[in-house]
Amino acid sequence: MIYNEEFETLPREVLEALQLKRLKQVIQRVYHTVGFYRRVFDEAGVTPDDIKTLDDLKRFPFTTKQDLRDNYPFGMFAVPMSSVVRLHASSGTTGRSTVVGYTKRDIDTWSELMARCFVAAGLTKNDIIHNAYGYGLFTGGLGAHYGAEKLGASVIPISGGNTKRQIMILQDFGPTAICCTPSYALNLAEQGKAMGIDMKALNLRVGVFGAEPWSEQMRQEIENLLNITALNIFGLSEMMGPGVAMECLEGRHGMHIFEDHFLVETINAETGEVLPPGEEGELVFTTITKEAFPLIRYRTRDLSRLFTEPCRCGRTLHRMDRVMGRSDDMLIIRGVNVFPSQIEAILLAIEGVEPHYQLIVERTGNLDTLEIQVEVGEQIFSNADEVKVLQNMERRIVKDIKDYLGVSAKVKLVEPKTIQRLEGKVIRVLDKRRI
Ligand code: DLL
Repeated sequence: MIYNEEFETLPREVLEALQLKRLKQVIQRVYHTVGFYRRVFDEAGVTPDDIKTLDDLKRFPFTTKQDLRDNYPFGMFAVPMSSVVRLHASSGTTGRSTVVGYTKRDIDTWSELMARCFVAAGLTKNDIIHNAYGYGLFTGGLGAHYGAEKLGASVIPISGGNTKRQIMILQDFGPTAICCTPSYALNLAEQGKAMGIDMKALNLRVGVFGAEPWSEQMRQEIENLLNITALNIFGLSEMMGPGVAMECLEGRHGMHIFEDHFLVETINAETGEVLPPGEEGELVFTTITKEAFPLIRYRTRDLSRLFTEPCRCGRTLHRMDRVMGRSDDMLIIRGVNVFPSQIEAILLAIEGVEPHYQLIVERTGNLDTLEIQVEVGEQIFSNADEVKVLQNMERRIVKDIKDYLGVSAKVKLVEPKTIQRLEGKVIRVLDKRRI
């Protein structure tokens, strides 16, 4: 089944002509409305008139997350705030998070793309969708919600957390589809089982899982435990949110990228060189229809590769492989994106904490856990109230991390020089998760 038969099955040459027309428009628009683009295009010696073919995009500079940070919060917007109807943001300390804006039309486009994803998963208006992506500044909840409504399905806006209640609703409301992170799906399955519930006997037929990396093995495990078909959905706030690419029920090999709205390239993360399809590299996206927050050649840091072979489903849209890793140090902990530098900034704002820390990420059961070991200054250990001071410090770190980043962490304060060093350097991240 295909939601937008016309646009999802365009002959390649027609699609490319449409992409070129849209690309020319967006490049013109950002050049004239966003100071940042005018400056970087001028510096690179390119003008909007240089776009004669799709290939000419290569001559334009990349946009990075740092550029977004430098223009925090609204500096990259291409429309006045009076045209912005929604804001979302990735987690982060002030000044570091990525803020994205949408016009009314952007929300309509996003809803359509999410509706396309649901239809690719075999859903119709007769389905009931249990939406356990978090609602709020995170794009997952509202993105999936609007798509489900656009399709005409019945959506249960359960959001994240409160697992026992979720299980009760899964039993009582009988949803036929579920959306959440793959690790949360496993967690629901196991908790339900522990409560003595036959999770295979629920009404669920399909799951639309994304927002964090997962493997084929995890897919099989989820499918077995919940007796459903598990499909992969990809997206990122900067592009819009969920719904940039989606697996189809027929192919189940790679996610179709909605190329009538996004151009995709893969590049060598070291040199920036554009790679041919099939080769693993960093995904770079350009939005060609977004109004409020267009992005040109945005470096996602996600590593994947592109498939150009036709798909059984009839869509002519190229596909991307599951995300194989990152070309930076971003961690995704319980669906929340976290950079070690953000944790460092929080730690260093606390008196007595040394700039030596280690993040230990594990998956216990099906939930990610984060432990932060932090060295504290010598003077604390000579303080008469040592225990009290340490306890307060620990509490403050846990609270600040939760408040700023939205993740729960366990904090262990340790004496100076106890964290293992490799050639003098503290190993910042130990990611012990086997996904
Ligand atoms: O995670 C949007 C989303 C919500 C996608 C719900 C899918 C479902 P951000 O919080 O900005 O947006 O995080 C984006 O998450 O750059 C990837 O590193 C990672 N990611 C998203 N989907 C997948 C996936 C949302 N299917 C970042 N597989 C991206 C692996 C994923 N990683």
